[in-house]
Amino acid sequence: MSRYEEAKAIYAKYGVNADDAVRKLKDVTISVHCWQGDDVTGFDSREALSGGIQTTGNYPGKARTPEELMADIDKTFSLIPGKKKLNLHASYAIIDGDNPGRDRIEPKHFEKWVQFAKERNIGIDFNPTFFSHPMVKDNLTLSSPDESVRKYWIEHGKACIRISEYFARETGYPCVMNIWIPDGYKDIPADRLGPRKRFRDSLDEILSVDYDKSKVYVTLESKVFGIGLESYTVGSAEFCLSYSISKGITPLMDNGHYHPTELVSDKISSLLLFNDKIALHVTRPVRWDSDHVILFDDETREIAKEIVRNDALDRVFIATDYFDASINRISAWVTGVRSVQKALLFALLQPSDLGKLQDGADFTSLMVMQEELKTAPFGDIWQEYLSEQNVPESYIDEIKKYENEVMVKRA
Ligand code: RNT
Ligand code: ZN
Repeated sequence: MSRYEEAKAIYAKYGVNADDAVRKLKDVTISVHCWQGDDVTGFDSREALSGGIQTTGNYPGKARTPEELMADIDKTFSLIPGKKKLNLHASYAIIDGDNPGRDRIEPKHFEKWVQFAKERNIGIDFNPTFFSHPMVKDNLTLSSPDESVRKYWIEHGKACIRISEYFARETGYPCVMNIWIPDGYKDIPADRLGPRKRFRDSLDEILSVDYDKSKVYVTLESKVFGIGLESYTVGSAEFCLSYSISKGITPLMDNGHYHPTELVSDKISSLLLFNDKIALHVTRPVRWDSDHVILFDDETREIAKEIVRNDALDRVFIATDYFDASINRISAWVTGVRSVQKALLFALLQPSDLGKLQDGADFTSLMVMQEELKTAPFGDIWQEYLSEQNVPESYIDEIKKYENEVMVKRA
């Protein structure tokens, strides 16, 4: 008997069908963020990273051009099993000639990305970029009291909806367009309401664009604080959730965007009760929103468990969002995305009726079962999935080779 067959027999004793688990995992799409490859730099401006987010480290090999980033994405995708989507930021526009400004970007500035996606038969998700730009004034964009600033960013948001529709139309896959603004104050504000009113009005204007809601899903991402923006964040959890629900758009939770003892895994069920779809940015916050590479850790597994056990794989848009420049960037990508997939497989391999033990108040058995399952032969099932997908289990040699042959020469 193969290791897979043996492992399958062990899971069968728990009433779990491993073949089914593997089959379900194959259908799950992970939206892979493009910005791990170049430390969130992008191609459309020369500005330093702003918005209260930070990439640390200077490992060699950062992608400097669209061609380099595309090559790195190809390498990355070749080492990740399953279905992928590419998650782009507006700052990754490929502009030949005069820069029109973010308020005037058009589908044509993303033609090369569409071609890239079509050739690989993948969809594209999108994000307006409200940071790293001279029009961010006093750390404010859509909530700015300066009407010219606010208008500029409203136009950017509208332009991005049109580009998202173009992505959906061209690739044949719906496009998730996520709005996140960094707006906030370092110190105690005198007026907390004004900026939030302006943010609300700006969002209303952006969403007044007529777009096909079956092709473009607009999501809104909340946050608790950013570096240099510690005292007040305009797009707080309460703001974003209330806005999303009231306007029928999709709420997005980034698990680095809450107080350190709050867990997104515990929030998913509540949001699922009141929304058709929800969206996630999966990351790993270490003491703050540090955007470390996702690992196969407790909270990632718990997030996956909530999606799977609530039968919501088709209702949750799963995207990755982290940026580590202290290690090989392709390894960071592959390790993080695989960790999400591992967590999903782990969840798919749990008996679906554990809830009965909870309802029967048999917490003794529940604890024992949950602990037992942690050491069940999960690795053999993961291995089977990888070989079915023609992806090697170990990827370090492959990455080191690419690093030596391609990445170090970029110095
Ligand atoms: C920032 C948010 C946001 C960004 C990306 C680059 O804290 O998480 O999603 O990370 O848009
Ligand atoms: Zn995020």
